[in-house]
Amino acid sequence: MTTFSRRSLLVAAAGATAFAAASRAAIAQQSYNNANAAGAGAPFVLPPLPYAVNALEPHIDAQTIELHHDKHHASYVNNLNEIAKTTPQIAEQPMEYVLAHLNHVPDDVRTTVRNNLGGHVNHSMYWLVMSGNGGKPDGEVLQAINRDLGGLEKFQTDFNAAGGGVFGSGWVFVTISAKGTLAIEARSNQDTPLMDGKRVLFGNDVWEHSYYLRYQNRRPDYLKAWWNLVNWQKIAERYDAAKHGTLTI
Ligand code: MN3
Repeated sequence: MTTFSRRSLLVAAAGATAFAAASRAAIAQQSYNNANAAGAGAPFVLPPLPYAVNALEPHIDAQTIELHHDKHHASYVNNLNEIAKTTPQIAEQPMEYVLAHLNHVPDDVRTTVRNNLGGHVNHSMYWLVMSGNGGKPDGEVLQAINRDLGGLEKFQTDFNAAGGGVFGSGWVFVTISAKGTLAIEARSNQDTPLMDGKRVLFGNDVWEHSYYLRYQNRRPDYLKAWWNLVNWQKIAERYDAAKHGTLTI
């Protein structure tokens, strides 16, 4: 690279910093279904875990994370790539768009797309919003929790109750409006608020495969322990992206 072109790039990069900060999360998320477009040809990609499989010990054990990511999440991605061979349009729009417009998906694959694309976006979010380092919410996110969800303690109690109340398999989410307003929503199976055109700030997987090896039938214990893993820094980034209209999945 010449000095001139390097300098041009630096100038361009400086000018684009604000844009880049706002759109980094969106770009990273888009890469989930575009990253290997030039590679093996399969349009849907299993995102790598952002940490080692044992990073969430002792709250979630390494074997659970390995099976959950490498088998369960991978199967949703593999199923989507199978469907995309005959129904390529499911990979031609952003994932959140397809989920919000399932009526555009052909009848014979609609339920399969709903389950597997829901599973793919839900799990892609789930890995990102956890960390072995824990922490506490602060700044705008804490203000929103206090304003919309009755404070951190009440919010965590209500979230755990909503997750504990899911009959069978499902998820508990915090949704975020364009104005930054938060709400708790539970969903069955792999359904997601994205299907209603909403945005998900974060959520927890309450399928038994998320916790059964360590917690057996004690879902409330898993829900309670999970707060030790919540990556509030990532959630602050997602909150900011939602307010800028760049949060995707
Ligand atoms: Mn799961």
